[in-house]
Amino acid sequence: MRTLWLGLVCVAVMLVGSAVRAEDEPRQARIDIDGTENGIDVQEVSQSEGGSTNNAEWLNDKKDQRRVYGFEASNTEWKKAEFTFKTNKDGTVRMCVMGPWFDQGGGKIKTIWMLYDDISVDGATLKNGDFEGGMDGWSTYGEDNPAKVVTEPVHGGKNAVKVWHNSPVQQDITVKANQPVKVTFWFKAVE
Ligand SMILES: [Ca+2]
Repeated sequence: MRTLWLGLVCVAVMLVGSAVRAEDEPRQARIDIDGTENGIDVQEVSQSEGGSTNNAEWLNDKKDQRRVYGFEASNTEWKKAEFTFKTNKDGTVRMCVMGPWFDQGGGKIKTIWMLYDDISVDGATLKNGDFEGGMDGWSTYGEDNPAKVVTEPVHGGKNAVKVWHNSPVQQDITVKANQPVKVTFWFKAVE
């Protein structure tokens, strides 16, 4: 009898443990604006409700040259978000459209896919933000599970893009010092 109780307690602990892990797993759209290549500071102006932003603490003395934006995603519907940033210098910054960082243990980043479509920019020029031109204008990296253009689901037209933390899509955009740049986009988590 005692063994049975111990067994039940163990199962209960395991169930609670896995539920907590699933909740901790982020389902966040993430777009970074990275000015490190040209030593450009990226400054916060505003973001739509529910959004969060931080500088890139892991870059230490360059932390103000990269800004991270996060927005909670749904896996059943497309959501729209926007944020505005400015820079301290003229030049190019890199927009990195990616998925959330989640260390599943031993430094291995979990593949959490995120879909994006209809990305537009006011105050700078972005090419092929609707992905109707495939990957034209965008670059990517990452050999395992690479980012790709998908035809289902999409928000508009025939294509969207599917990315995760270790395989984002990126594009350099040209900015002017102190000029606000507004980024608007649609996003959805993958089940
Ligand atoms: Ca599209």
